[in-house]
Amino acid sequence: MQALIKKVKSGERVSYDEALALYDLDLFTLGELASSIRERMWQRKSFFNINRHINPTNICKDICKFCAFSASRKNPNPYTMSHDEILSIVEHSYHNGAKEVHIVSAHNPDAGLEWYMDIFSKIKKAFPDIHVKALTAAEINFLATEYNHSFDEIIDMMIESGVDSMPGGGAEIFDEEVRDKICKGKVSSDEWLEIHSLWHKRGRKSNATMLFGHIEDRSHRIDHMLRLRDIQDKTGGFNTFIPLVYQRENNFLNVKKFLSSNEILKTMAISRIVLDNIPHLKAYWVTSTINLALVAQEFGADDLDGTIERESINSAAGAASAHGMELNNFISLIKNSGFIPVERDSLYNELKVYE
Ligand code: V47
Repeated sequence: MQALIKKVKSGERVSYDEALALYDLDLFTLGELASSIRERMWQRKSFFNINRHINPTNICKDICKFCAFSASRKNPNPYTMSHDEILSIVEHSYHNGAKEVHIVSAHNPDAGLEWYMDIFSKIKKAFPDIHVKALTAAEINFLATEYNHSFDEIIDMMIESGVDSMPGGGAEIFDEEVRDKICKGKVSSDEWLEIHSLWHKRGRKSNATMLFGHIEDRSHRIDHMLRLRDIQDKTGGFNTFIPLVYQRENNFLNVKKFLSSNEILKTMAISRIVLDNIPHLKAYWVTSTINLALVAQEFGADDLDGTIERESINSAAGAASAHGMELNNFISLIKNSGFIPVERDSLYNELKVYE
């Protein structure tokens, strides 16, 4: 173990076996290792943005067992927003200071390709300086399959309609066996990675998530991180890695045991060590709770997402994000935990440092 610690301290890249062995270290040693990487990269800065999440439809042709958002037996409330409704949400958020809209929908076969794309062009026309982060690789795969287009063609349409960057959703866990058990039929791991690579080829940025704490084990998490690290070596297009802690309510995946905070923080710290080529690690307070997200700053995380305002996917499964976080409260929480809040734009340009 001493040799592995020395290797991490020297900044050398760890292998699959070494990454897995990191879980055997105690939490505080891991925290120290991850923190020194974080401090080397970002010192005591903690990034956030003022954003608004919008989930325009919950009607979905796919059935992911972990999902409590899509309209189903357990959530019989189908909805599809009109473009006017979406625009009035954006207008309200824009006037409250939002610089980004994060738009993720279910895979609705009745909405039509234009309904998906026109959302973005209408937002851009009305609010040209708002950053549109939209369409997960799972949505892109759905639109390509449903409307008989290549991934490249869908990406052309996204760029034409004003999408600026892609969110990291839909990655779940790349291991094919686990993936088959939790979201069979959805975008495959290879397709997810291919779509992000194609997006990066256009000079665009995206994020990458990992859903953990369900039926996967530690080896699946390391495999997931390494598949991302490989792509990132080739494209350099991922800005942020976002480990999403699985929420158990109102879905069809029967997971009895919730992850311990120890395991969540270890996974955060290990991802900071393994993903040496992805600049940011996001502690998404929505799924980790704000308390653990603040602690995660000491375990490698340098980004706390944003104020969000409202969110439907994770809150449907039990996360406390149906309402967002008040800006001043968010800033004081970061400050009081010993870090420097830095408001950023969607591409990590610093907008305001709250010393
Ligand atoms: O892809 C669904 C996940 C994701 C559950 O890119 C669940 O900046 C936990 O991708 N428990 C959507 N998670 C959210 C997402 C995201 C969030 C914040 C920032 C960014 C970004 C992306 O939520 C889905 C899925 O992996 N999810 N159900 C659940 N029960």
